[in-house]
Amino acid sequence: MADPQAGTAPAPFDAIIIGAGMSGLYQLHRLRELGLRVRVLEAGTGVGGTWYWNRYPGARFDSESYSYAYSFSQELLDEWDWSEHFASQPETLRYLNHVADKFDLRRDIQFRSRVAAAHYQEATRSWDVTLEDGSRFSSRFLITAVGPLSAPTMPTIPGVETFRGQSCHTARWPHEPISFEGKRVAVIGTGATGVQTIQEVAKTAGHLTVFQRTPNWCAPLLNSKIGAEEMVALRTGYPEMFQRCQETFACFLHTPDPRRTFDVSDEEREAFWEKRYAEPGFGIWQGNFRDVLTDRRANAALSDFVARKIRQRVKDPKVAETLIPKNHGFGTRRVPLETRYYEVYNQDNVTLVDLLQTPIERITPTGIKTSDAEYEFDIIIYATGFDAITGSFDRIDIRGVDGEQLKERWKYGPETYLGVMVNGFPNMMMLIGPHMALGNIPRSIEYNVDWVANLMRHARDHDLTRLEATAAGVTTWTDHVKSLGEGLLSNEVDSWMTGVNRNVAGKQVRIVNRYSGSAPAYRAKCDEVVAKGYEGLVLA
Ligand code: NA7
Repeated sequence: MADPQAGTAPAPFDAIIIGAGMSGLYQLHRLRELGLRVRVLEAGTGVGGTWYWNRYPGARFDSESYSYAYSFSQELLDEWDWSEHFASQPETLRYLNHVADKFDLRRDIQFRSRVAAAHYQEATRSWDVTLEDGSRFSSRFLITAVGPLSAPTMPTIPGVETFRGQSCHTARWPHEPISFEGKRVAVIGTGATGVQTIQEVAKTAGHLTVFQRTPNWCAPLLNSKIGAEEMVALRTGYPEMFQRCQETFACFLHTPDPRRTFDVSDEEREAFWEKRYAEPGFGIWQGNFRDVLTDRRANAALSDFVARKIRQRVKDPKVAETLIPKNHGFGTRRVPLETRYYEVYNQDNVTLVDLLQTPIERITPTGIKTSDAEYEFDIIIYATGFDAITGSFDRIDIRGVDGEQLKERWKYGPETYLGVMVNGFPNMMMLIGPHMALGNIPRSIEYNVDWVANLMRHARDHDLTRLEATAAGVTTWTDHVKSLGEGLLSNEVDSWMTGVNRNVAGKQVRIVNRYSGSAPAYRAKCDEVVAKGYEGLVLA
């Protein structure tokens, strides 16, 4: 029977935000400006999300530091100096702590609070949120700021728990540094994280053994320090720089060249790629000819160019071949940016094990056993990635109207409206959830958070207590996102970007979980929804 009080009983909080990473912190700030009662529930002991958890050696930005930073506060922009073009994790974490202090955010953040469940209550039009320790909260709105890459996955290799040495997943790195001096170290995994870890650990390890399953196409980061004068110049250019990020395809400083690969002569093409390869950052991936990620012949030519670079840099031809991907072309998976990564394999203290030839059979108490050898280690590092995009949602028991479980709804892939809402889950808003434009993530975060804050303001001003996406809106948006993915070579490859994680049951099949249109097009669509009075939402 319908509750006659439906929607009228005030919930203790106006909004609960799950997560105090970059999106949660900014959302808290914006909602407090609206005068709302907000509580952030954060599993860690500090702020920073990705930059709190990923303390592994060598962790750093692959986006230019200043293009990654928040842009919403002039004061913050004026007072913060970046020391490197691609800042390291400790610096980024310091920055986010500075933000939390500056805007006095901590008083509304509850740490050591991992959310286990969130159930929608129709009678009160609110969410009941339960922590792992059993404590409960109630809130009108639930905002997930859980991060697209925050649910780490350990490999499902037998014997993992039997290893007697030190072992750690990169996203669960201890707060105290680990010394590799003279140690026998293993790294499993060669994604963006593995690459950053390997090139750092190789500097001091007694011996480093890298266990590679699928090689990835890496490109030079070419990081450098930012001097005082350069910082002044960068700061002067902030307005144009942020404006540029608003205009590029994926909010990076780099954006596709309007020409197609074979529009230019062989010499011109080679010179263009040489230039991109010699430039810092994602230029070779995000600023390449516009067809390299859609046209097979163009992609093959680019892959051939990068393969030649790898062969030049790695002395042992056999090792070089092992490092060259054969099952996917350049840029169709996330391109790890590296600093002398390939040269690591020229060092005497580094060995590469090709798991495609000799798979791991088990982790033993003393090391790792492959099909043809047994290795002994002091330390095993698992750089084995994340249950991406939907994984952090799956780990919370989220239930909407009539107890429908979000995980069950998304069993065959996410369904969303604008990547922000889901029908049947009223008053729940997602930040950087599935079907969102990722790219240079903080740029997307700021838009996403502002959009949600404006919706909250609208709800407050019009006494709205129930906001829900329509089923038709969700179907249309989900179909649109799927159609944008058609023809993209990256959607033909297993990776976290296509939702495949062989360590997670039920995640072996590729899905479309990302919005792959341009960021400006995404924002235009969301702006249009607002202009049409929140078209696709039922506001009550
Ligand atoms: P990724 O890119 O998903 O990489 C995980 C790596 O771990 C990848 O090389 C995997 O090989 C490897 N892996 C996973 N499970 C196993 C097992 N069981 N055996 C051997 N190797 C395994 O995660 P990252 O953390 O590097 O990066 C994720 C994103 O975070 C990154 O793109 C940035 O945007 C930030 P596979 O390719 O599956 O064969």
